[in-house]
Amino acid sequence: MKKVSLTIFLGIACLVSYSQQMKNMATGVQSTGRDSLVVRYDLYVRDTIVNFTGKPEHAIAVNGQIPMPVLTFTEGDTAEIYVHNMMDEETSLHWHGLFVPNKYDGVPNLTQMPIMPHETYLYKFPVVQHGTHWYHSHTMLQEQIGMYGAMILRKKNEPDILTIPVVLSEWSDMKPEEIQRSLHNATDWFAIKKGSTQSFSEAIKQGYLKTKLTNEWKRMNAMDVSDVYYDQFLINGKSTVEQPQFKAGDKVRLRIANAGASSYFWLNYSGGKITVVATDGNDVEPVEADRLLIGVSETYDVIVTVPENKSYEFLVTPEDRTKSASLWIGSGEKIFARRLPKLKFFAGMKMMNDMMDMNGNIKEMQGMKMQDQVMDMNTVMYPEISGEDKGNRSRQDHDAHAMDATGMQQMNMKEESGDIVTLNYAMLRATEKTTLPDAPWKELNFVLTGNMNRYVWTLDNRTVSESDKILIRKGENVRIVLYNNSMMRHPMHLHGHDFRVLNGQGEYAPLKNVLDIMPMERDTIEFAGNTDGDWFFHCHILYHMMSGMGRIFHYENSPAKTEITDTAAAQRMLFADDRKMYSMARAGIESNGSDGEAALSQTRWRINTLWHLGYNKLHGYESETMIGRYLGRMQWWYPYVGFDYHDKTEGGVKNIFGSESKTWFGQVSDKLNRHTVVAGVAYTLPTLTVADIRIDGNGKWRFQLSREDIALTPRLRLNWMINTDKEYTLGLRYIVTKYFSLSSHYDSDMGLGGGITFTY
Ligand SMILES: [Cu+2]
Repeated sequence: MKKVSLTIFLGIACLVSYSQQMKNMATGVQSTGRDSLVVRYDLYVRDTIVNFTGKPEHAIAVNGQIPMPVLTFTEGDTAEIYVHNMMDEETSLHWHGLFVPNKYDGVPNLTQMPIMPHETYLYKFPVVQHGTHWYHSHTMLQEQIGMYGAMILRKKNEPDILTIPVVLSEWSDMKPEEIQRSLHNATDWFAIKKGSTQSFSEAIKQGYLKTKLTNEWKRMNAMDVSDVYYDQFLINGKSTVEQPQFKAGDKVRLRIANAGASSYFWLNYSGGKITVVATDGNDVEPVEADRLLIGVSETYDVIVTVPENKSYEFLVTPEDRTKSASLWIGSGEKIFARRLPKLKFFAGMKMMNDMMDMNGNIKEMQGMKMQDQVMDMNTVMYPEISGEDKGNRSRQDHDAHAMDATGMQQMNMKEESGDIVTLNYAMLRATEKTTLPDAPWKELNFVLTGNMNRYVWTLDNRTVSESDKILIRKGENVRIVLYNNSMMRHPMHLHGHDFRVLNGQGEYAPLKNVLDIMPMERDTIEFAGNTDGDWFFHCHILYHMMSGMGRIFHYENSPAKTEITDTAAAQRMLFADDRKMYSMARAGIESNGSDGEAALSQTRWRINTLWHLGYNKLHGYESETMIGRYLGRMQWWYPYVGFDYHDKTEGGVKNIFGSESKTWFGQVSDKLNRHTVVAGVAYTLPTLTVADIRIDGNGKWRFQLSREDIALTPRLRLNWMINTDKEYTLGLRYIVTKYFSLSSHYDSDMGLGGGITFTY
């Protein structure tokens, strides 16, 4: 073995190195069939300022670039990757899809201690496979702001074809911690930005009022295909990339990695068919398609042809179709790829209504085998497949009703036999047999579960910190059956192993390390337990993973080979991710007084305080502080205890029910200067109305019904409350920005008022 150093030094040189690498890759300059080497990279991780939208924002760059440098090795090499953490916060790097010794897998507090600020850490491992892979930070939310890059493992005799590494990602000017907090507070700001609010006015306009009402009756919030609004979508760090050096007749291999934190991408090309030749680093029999959807963290190798001396667009569209990014191949006249029309959200809502029973479970559809990604349930939302919706109500209704078995099959047939061929997993066939060795089997079952209203994502309704490690034995085969009982796709990723996806290809089942599993789909994967240590199995949507959607697989009796000495402390750090508390606040300042709420909440617990403040003594002051726990998978039950404080120096005001001194049950109200403990339980009823019954320290009962944030129009929200203390409110809020609304409400205590509401 020879030793070479590919050290990339700091400075201007590293800024240009990425484009240099791109050019080298693109012109096929790399040697083939060479001896095995020790290949060294030095990665300097630094805070940086980027400007994708005209506004400078904080990001993280490695060797001065986003994405991180393309790391290239040849099968048989030894990788030596020195990570120099130049930041004031910890970091880590995970080699996605690589079979590495467990201690170098890069999951902080599981396989290694975090790389502390201003420390250097060496990852050293033999390269025992080939294919297109990628690497990213596994620390906090660093992956969202730049810590991702391509990792290309060449075959010993790699065919000499023109190649472009294509790293897909997304950018938001909002800090990732704020994205995460917003998701956990179920604010619909992202839906407003994306135009996917699915409000009542839109439902009525499009003839879907019944669908909207049914949706709320089933206690669902508006569904979308993705959670986060992004400002930009990026190909190798830019929204437009030009590769003009290609000529008519060239075949170009795109090594595509979806390094987006939470976006799936549609890929289509204006120069003809896309030939898929590998996925997740594993070769498949070449298969042609017009387009494919690449899941978060998946990789695909595809070959496209340049038909004439023109510039052909390889179009990258996020699944929510809000924007796009373009890679132009060749030079000359620009040939545009087919744009994807806006999603038909109400058709999707109708589909979800039909799929969901009253308990938040997905119904098994009669006569349908939902397996192996053959049918894309979201197809009902694609105008290009199911027909344009403009001015064609009957057609739209027909599509919305296409959820019975035959309808779905027809749709699927149409998708496969029609003019648009969309790649699905059943079309992937390994180039060699992938059968597992003869060994004892272990079978595991997981239900993918979620609660969109509170952004809780789990397996079997348990987070990572709420579950034990899954024990497996070296030498056994593991079969995992996954059932998606949530309303979103989840790209499930297994560290350190490839698994077979049982897709009807028998002995030639394709090998992958990420499985995209659609709502109501059941998939089976299997792998040989051939290593040791701890391996993470998790949803690769960053914000789902951080909320606890995963498990740790632990090889029994495998000796600890990591450098973690205090395993209990490390585990607490690891579990802290999904135990995190999120803060929220809402404060109205209106002409008649101030109402507000502040809360801290996590997966199961919530502490909140509410206040109600009049501007004159007549109206007094009231506050309640409560702690409660959400019960059950859907979290519709919420028992709580707390403290209620009322202060009114003079008598209350009359309300439409008459005197202020008696409740409906004839009890004497003690609203004046009341200090009392309360205990109660809230329950979310069909229609998303919250029923709340409580008793206070004086033995007085109160029953209350309320509903917040009814979306009347994309930005107008209605809320109401009524209770047996004869209190009631009715309010409207017009959302101007994420943090600021105009509001008005009528309140039985304080009367009519108008003003502003801050939301945090
Ligand atoms: Cu997920």
